[in-house]
Amino acid sequence: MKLYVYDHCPFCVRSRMIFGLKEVACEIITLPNDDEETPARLIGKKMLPVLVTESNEAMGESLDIVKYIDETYGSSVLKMSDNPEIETWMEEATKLIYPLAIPRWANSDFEEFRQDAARQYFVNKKEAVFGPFQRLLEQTEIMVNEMNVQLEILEGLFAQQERDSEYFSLTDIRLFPLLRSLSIVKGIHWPPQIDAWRREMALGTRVNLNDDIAT
Ligand SMILES: N[C@@H](CCC(=O)N[C@@H](CS)C(=O)NCC(=O)O)C(=O)O
Repeated sequence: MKLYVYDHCPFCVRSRMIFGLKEVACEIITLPNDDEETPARLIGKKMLPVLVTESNEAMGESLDIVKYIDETYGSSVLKMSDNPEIETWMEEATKLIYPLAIPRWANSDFEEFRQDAARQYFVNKKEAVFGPFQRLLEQTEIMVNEMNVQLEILEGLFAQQERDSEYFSLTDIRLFPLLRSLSIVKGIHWPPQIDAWRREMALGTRVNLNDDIAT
């Protein structure tokens, strides 16, 4: 199997997670961000992740890939129920996480940005939506402070939640990539339970955190 991804992409992280959690072998291929041809050929649009299955079928949509791998290989690990409070938390938190992470991704040495043209493609596309990166970077302090408040709220939701070391929910599959996205931002105060969980998940899923390149 082949999984086409961008390293920065939280949707791609969702798909990468299930291979790590289930220890299913897969070749991970990072495409240049400006490669429009490969995803268009596979799924008819410029969007990753894309999985090419053992029967050579191309599948888009991160959660479809997660469910397919969970159902097809070994016994299911997605047995826990979604957490509606954390789902609601994520809807709000993404409004801060993306403006914080995107300009930092653009400056990173992630493989999809190795060529200048690929990096510029990303900058052009995201600045058209989020505004100039310089302006986003100037708002770092205020956004980090707000994010740290949000993380304390998440810590409270974590404390109430039943957890199982073997089984996961789709909420977990959606949450870890967001926390991983946030890990590229310096000055984040990780509350203890969330910090332990994201580290444990990084090991279990074999998806690295970005603390070491945080700016
Ligand atoms: N609903 C899709 C969303 C995937 C998505 O938005 N992928 C982004 C990367 S994070 C993408 O490929 N955007 C097009 C681009 O980057 O040019 C999924 O869950 O797979």
